[in-house]
Amino acid sequence: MVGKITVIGAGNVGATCAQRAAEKELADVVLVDVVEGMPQGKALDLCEAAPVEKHDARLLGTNDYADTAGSDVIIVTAGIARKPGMSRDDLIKTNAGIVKATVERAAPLSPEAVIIVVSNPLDAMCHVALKASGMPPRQVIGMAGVLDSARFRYFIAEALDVSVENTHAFVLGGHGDTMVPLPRFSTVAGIPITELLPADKIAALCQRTAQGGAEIVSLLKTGSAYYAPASAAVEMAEAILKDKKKILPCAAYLQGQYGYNDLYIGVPVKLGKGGVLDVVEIKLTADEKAALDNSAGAVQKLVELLAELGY
Ligand code: A3D
Repeated sequence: MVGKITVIGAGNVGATCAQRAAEKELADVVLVDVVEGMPQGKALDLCEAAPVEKHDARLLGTNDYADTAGSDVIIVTAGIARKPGMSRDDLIKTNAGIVKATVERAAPLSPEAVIIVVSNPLDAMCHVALKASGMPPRQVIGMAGVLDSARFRYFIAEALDVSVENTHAFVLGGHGDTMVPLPRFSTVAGIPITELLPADKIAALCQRTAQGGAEIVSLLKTGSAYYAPASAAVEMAEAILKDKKKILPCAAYLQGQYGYNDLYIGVPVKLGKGGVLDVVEIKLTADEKAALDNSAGAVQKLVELLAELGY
């Protein structure tokens, strides 16, 4: 294949990212993990599925970062996932150390790569990855909005009994309970859902979206969601590898946009070769901006906690 994707962390999200990327023939895939044998085993298993799935992407499992050199995209999924009763923020101490260590090893070997952070708490881990990578902010982004919007889209499609393909949605803000689904910009075949569903129903869908991760955690009991998160990360990787200039909600480092400075938060981004080509600024109502401010405040608190922890 032309192109190379490294996935750091060969657990549930990482292995599923590798599978989806290979099956779409997006690039060759290198799967790295700290556990010996496990990424090798999963990569070999995926290679053995290739003749049946009809793809020619090569997959390599490894514990050696040298194998990741020259990657175009690095997806960081290393870390622990939450269990019932835990918030994403409870993961910060453990995952900050893991994200820092892995990015410090991978980034110098792939200076042109775009890093897509998946490890939680997402927005805070983007800050850690940015610092650890030494890369410009446009090359370090976080996956959250595509997933949160996909969840919102699924719930809209289910509520209206229409194809998911007809739906479009935007969820902005930090990836936590304060995320901001935007019904005004969420549509079915171009029609805002505010014209199709009563306000109380929309409020319920927004609430379910914000709690979407917790809903899956409470059902799985042993970990968190991974099929949809992997789909979302791979959609971002595809936009970058193919230079699609696709507008997707991503955690991006804001420097003045939406009134925030030096803060990662979910906003619509034009994604293509090299990462963030542009941050798309949409005019928000006073209520929407207040909700985004609240979400940005929650991210800012975690950034301050990171500083206290020495990151
Ligand atoms: P899991 O299946 O436990 O996989 C994590 C993997 O990371 C394991 O295989 C570990 O061995 C590996 N790992 C740990 N430390 C290191 C290290 N130092 N170097 C390399 N690999 C290491 O978890 P998961 O795949 O379900 O979730 C991974 C992360 O993604 C967690 O932090 C989740 O909270 C997060 N996540 C985020 C979203 C978002 O929407 C942002 C969604 C789903 C999961």
